[in-house]
This record gives sequence, structure tokens and C-alpha cells, in this order.
Amino acid sequence: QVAVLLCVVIGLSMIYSGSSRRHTTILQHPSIQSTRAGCLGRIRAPSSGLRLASVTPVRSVSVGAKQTLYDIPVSNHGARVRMLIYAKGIEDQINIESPAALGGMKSDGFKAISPLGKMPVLTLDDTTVSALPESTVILRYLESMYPTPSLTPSTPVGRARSDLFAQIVDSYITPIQGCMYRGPMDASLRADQLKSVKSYLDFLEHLLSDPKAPGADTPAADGPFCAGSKPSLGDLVAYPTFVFIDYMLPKKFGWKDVFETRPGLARWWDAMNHWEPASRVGDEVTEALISWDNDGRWERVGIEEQVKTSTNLQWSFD
Ligand SMILES: N[C@@H](CCC(=O)N[C@@H](CS)C(=O)NCC(=O)O)C(=O)O
Repeated sequence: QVAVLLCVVIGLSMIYSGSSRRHTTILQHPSIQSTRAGCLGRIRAPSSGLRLASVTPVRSVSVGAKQTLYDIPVSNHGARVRMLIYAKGIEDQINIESPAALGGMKSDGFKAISPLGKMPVLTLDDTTVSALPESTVILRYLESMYPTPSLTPSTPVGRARSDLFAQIVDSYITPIQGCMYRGPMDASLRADQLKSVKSYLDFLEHLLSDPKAPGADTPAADGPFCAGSKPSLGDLVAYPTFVFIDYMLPKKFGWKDVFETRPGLARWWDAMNHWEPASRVGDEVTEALISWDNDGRWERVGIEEQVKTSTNLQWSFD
């Protein structure tokens, strides 16, 4: 039966000599949803309909295979890409799977497609080669492949603001975001990194609300998004990290609501939470964080104890 189906796949790929994405679009029933089996995520049953991808294992066929994003719900880097997939309405063209489907992050199966051992990675149409890593590279690739609706601001200054918003988060906050949830870590290093997070939040606030910020005299600074009235890649890069920040800083380190004293970020956060692709990803990440919490993560990795006993250190920076 599998052999017959493979013949059908190969036969149709000869008939439809365009890109294999077009090919899979033709073969996939539009109502099919991806099945995510991440350890912390929701598992959605596929709806009924033609689903050849389920009988053509990801790594055994190089022609016409559906692209797959390997990721789990709590991954803030992967959440950027999931948001793009939801925003572009391309869930019928890209599977979203957990690395567990290949044997786990440390498995040979996953390493074969992700030599860096990190997620997210996106398999390209030729699944005999390794997949595309790095969330911002994947975002740009998918933005070029699926240009509508556009997530690229239309003006040079808009693009610069979007890039800057993304880069502050990606270069400065995400490398130290583990201070909010990882252990073990020296208490004073953790407190120092939390203080740094505050300074980067202040810079992002400057970008969004200061009349002296780059591009402030252009419509790109009118908001509510980082580069104007429409969401762009900068918003996608930043939002999942803000879901972490919003969940962890008040609850685990006693910060006030980080948006209370930052009106530009508050307006941005509100707009993002009202944008369906972002709120959907926000729910996925938050659900996973609640699982961490219910599982006693902050207690287990020693953060609760550290904050309670190291009273000489400053833990909250409003
Ligand atoms: N710069 C990478 C970072 C990817 C990353 O660190 N991913 C985390 C999950 S959010 C991961 O795979 N961690 C496992 C590891 O580093 O071993 C990107 O933007 O995709």
C-alpha cells in the first residue's frame, strides 16, 4: 500500500512539475491541521481527509515532502516562527512537530537535521539534507517564500525600526533570559542579568515612545506595533520573550507589571495580545509555562530559595 502511495506521489510530482509546495498543496486537504506532540503542548487530532504526509515519513522522500517545523510550544524562538505560520495562514503547508517525533533533541535522527542540536529547524523541500536552523533566518526565508500578508514594513525607516526591535531582543535579552528560569546560577550573576533585562526594556520603551528615537518623526513610529500600524518581523521576534517576561518577573522576582511604567510597550503589548496569531502563540507558551510552574520548576532549580535567602541582592527592577 505504501509503495502504491509512493508511486502516486512520484507520478503526481511529474505531472505537477512546479514547486513541491504547490504539489503538497494539491495533495493536502485544506482542513488538515498539524499534529503537535510536544511534551508540553496540546495534541491536536488531524481532521479527516486526504493526508499523504502521514504515510510518507519526513526523511524518506525528497520530492513533494511537506515542510516541517521542529519545535515545542514553550520554545520562544520557535514561537516566532509559529506566529508567522499562523499569520500567513500556511498551516496546511508546514507541519509542526516536536523533536520527539525524531527521537528527541539528543537523538541521531534530530541531529541529522539539526547539527547544532537546537530548535526551531525547518525542513526544506529536499528532506535528504539538513534543515534550516535559526529562528530569524527561518522567518526571513518564509517571509520571502510567502510574501502575503507582508510582515516587512514598506519604508526603509520602518524596516530599520522593526530590525532594531528584533535585534535588541535577540542580541541582548534572549541570551540572558535564562536568568528568569534556569538553574543553577550564581545569585549575583542572576540579579545582574535581571538588572540588564530592565535596561533593555527601557531601551525598547525609548524606541516606542521617545520623540528622539530613530524614526520617531515618521509614521513608522505611530504604533501600535514596533514599525507602525501593522505587525512586522520585529514584533514576532520580541513577543514570545515578552510572554516569558510578563509571566516570570512579577511572579518569581517581585517586579511590578513591566508595562505599568512603560506606556509605549503597554500599547504594543495590548495590540499584540489582540492580534490573533500572537495571542494564539501567547496561549501556547503560557500553557507550557503553567506546566513548568505546576511541576515546581522554580523551586526545583533553586530560584525560589535564592531570591528568599539572598536578601542583600536586588531582584526586582520596575
Ligand atoms: N539563535 C537560535 C536559538 C535557538 C535556541 O537556543 N533554541 C533553544 C530552544 S528555545 C534550544 O534549542 N535549546 C536547546 C539547546 O541549546 O541545547 C534561534 O534563534 O533559533
